[in-house]
Amino acid sequence: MKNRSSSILAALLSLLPALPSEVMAQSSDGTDAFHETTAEHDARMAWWRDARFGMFVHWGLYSGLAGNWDGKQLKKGGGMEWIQQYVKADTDAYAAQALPLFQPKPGFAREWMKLAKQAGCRYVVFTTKHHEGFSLHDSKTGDFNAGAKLKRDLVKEIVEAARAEGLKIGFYHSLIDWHHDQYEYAKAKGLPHPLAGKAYPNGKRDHELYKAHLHSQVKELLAGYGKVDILWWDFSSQAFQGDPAWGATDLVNMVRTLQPQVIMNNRLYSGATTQAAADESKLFNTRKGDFTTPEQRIPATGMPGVDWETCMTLNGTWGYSEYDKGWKSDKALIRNLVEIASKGGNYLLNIGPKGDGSLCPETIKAFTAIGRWMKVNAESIHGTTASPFEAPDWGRATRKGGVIYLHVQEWPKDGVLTVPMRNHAVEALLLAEPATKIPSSSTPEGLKLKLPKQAPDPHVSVVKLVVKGEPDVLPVENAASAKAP
Ligand code: H79
Repeated sequence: MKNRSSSILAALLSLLPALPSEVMAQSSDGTDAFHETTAEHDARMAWWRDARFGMFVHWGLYSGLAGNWDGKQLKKGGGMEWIQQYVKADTDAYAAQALPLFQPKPGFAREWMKLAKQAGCRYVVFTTKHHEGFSLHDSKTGDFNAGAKLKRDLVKEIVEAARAEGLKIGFYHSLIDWHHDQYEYAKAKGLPHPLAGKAYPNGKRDHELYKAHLHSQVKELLAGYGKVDILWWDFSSQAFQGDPAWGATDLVNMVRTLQPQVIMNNRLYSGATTQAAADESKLFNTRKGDFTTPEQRIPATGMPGVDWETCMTLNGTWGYSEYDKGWKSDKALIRNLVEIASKGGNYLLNIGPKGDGSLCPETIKAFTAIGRWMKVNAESIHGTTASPFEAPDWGRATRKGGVIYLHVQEWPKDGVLTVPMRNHAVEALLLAEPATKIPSSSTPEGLKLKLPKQAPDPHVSVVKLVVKGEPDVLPVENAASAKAP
């Protein structure tokens, strides 16, 4: 009997498709890095889900070039952290121009972190290494890093400045590397490289040696700077990802061993980044990361059950350019933050400091404007979840249990705001004028609020609405795209 049942079992098992190892995230020593219960996962994600707003920092050798090559403007637009790729320079030609222009002034990071803090950011994610391959820490792995070239540990300086402001710390780390002499770019289909299509300058390459370099630097970063809250990988293609490209499973296991609470994005594997997919939430696989990262775009709807973060530039470039003047307005930035929170996502908003670490006036102005708004309205962002109803034409909403925050963008001309809910209001007030109570009445078309004549804020005015019971939501006619489950 025993024999028979075990052979039946073996026969059945042989019918199952083999699971790709990157899906299982079983490392070569057999441990499973993703082994945690839902409760453990939720506990690990809790601060990140509450945060809703973070600052991204792109800063590296490209920052000193500032959009110039051979001392001249390369182009007006974005992507200046990709300048080496645009001019197709090998790493020596690139470093020869860029290194002399990268001269961090003392204490440079304090200004970034103060700006983030006053804006209401809860965390900061900065480039420990971008695609150019230059690491900002004092690395013992190779000599293309701030320790070897500048006798500085810029990661340490940045981390200390962030901690001084009580911000959580995220390390962006590029998987792509345009410096390393064993990075087999001929295999890295779908990923950029300045020498793509050309023979390796050094003859043969062994990508396993690049992977060892990557793992070694990540180990230095995660072992040497205290608690790291986020690891933000960048990036993979369909053709080049996971274990073959980066040794992803072993990398993740090493990371989780060193930093058990760290939160990682899913770019060790390919996924929907700049382009939306038909149903992004279906693509999300928690075995490939904790959150997904729409880049330069806000998903059309929320993604119930999926943690996501939109990363975005203030103008069109991640790395500083003195020519990109396409700055988003204060209104657009504040409305983006609101839109994202109303869909249950996080907003990671980028700054591109100059080569000396200083910030341009437009960057300071933008984050200061957000700070002014957050000073009054932060409670409608931090710790909230997605809107209980589809977006009405007047604005957006978020929720914190029985409190609904109404983000009014189009102030009603007749002074009456219709909230698409059947609930009765316990209390309604403007966050900008909490002493003034707002009268309300329940009608078949929804809850009507009688607002004062003037909107208190030119961009988004927030009504705090306390309701009785679970939201009893009415369908919204001509709902805008924002939607919560
Ligand atoms: O680090 C930032 C980008 O450099 C990087 N990810 C963010 C966080 C990124 N790598 N690839 N992509 C983004 C997708 C490709 C975007 C492109 Fe472009 C648009 C390639 C060319 C136009 C962005 C803008 C990169 C260069 C110019």
